[in-house]
Amino acid sequence: MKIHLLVSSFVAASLFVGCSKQESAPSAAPAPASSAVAASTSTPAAAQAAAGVRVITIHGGDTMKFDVTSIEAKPGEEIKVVLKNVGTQPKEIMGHNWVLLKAGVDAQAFSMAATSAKATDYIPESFKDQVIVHTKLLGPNESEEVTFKAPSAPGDYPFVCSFPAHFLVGMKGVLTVK
Ligand SMILES: [Cu+2]
Repeated sequence: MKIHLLVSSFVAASLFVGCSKQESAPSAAPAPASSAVAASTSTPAAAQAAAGVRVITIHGGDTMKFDVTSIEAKPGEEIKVVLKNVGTQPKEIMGHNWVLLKAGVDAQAFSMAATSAKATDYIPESFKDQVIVHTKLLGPNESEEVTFKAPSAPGDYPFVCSFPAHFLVGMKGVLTVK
């Protein structure tokens, strides 16, 4: 996944810089790991320019928080959310997902129901039709991207990590369509 991101960011960057590509290639090649991280964080703007899809990268880790807690979107805007689990704890005790709920859904009730939905990756069957989009549950160093269209109706759409208790600790946010 990381390689895919790097490749797509490189491709996007190449498109972006056009004929100065040859300058960027040698400097990118010997990059150490830390630069690779920097390169992947530069993906959103580049990818947006290349594909017309806005990329929002959200990190979650052992502190049980998302580093992005509010997202604004235009009605029907195409968005790609990339969730990265940057924690170190095993998935069984500290997994993370990203679940976008319909407007008006009680996110706390959803999260309570999710607690007993381990078999379905903490997406409770009873709330399935209240979910707009979600990632799978990620262990440490895993990432997943989901692409979706923002709802057409303006409003506040809650998002949560539905791993048990993470909502209560504050692993949540809001996507606002306006
Ligand atoms: Cu979580």
